[in-house]
Amino acid sequence: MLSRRNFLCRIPLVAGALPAAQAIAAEPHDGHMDPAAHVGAMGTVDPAANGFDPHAIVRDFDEGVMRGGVREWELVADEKEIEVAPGVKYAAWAYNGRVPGPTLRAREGDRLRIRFVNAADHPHTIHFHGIHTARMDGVPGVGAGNIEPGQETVYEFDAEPFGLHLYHCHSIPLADHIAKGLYGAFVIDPKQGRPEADELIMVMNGFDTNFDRSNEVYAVNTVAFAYQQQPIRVKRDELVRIYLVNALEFDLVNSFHVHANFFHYFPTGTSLEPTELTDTVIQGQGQRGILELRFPYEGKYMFHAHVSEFAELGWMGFFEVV
Ligand SMILES: [Cu+2]
Repeated sequence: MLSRRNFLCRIPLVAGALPAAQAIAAEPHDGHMDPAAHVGAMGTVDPAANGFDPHAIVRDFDEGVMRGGVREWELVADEKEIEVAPGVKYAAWAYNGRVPGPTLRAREGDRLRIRFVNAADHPHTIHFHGIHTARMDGVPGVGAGNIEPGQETVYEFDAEPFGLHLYHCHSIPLADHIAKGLYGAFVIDPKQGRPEADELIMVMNGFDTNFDRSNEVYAVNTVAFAYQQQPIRVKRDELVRIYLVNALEFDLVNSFHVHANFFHYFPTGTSLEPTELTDTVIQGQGQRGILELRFPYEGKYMFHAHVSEFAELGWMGFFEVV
């Protein structure tokens, strides 16, 4: 069987063209790839067909609804076919119809209540990173455990510690339940807040389109090359804060690199003091951190995985500084 890596060697990458992602558009269910049939399938992904838009997701923080002093959300897991690169359809599992799921945002110390409904055909859970009781940990066999199709539960706990966390399904096989799309970012703001900034959420992910347990498509916020085709606009000299989460499965590391600019890095966002001024950060699976920077010059600046193979397969974008 053709692997992603030896497949790549056979594709002549043309400078300036959208590279190999669309060439790897294996039919999701046929179990083999016919590269020649897919090369040249240029185009864009239609956000309306997907029901979500990476350009909206990037600034979309969901603070839930306050009821009786408790911050509440409802998350529904379901099956959904999404387009992850031009012409590449993927049979995803999604929270609230989008991949990544909604970016949940609370303040340190808030009481949180998440009603979880499983509308899909497999058991699922929501496992939150953070500090809480075992019963609320969203893993099979503990507390509510697996939530069966058609069933629901409520997770309730306090928002701690402040920082950048994530949530994801923890049913088994675990890698598959995560890789199919059941994950999202979970932001807990410190009590005193953070300085005002233009805030962006970037969930690094990938898609195993031929079920060989390696990814053919890589992205930030799901759609390959979305921010290359349409850059993220930011203002010169304005503080930009990026909430960066690595939700990638099957690859051990991911990374973020920005060109011609440096950022302060706050690992897991759990301290208000940065640990580093850099232009590149590496994250393992489930790792996350907050980046803060100001762009001193106008223009277009590339950002991408410094794992170059990922960049060529979709994890590539631009900031447009105006
Ligand atoms: Cu699941």
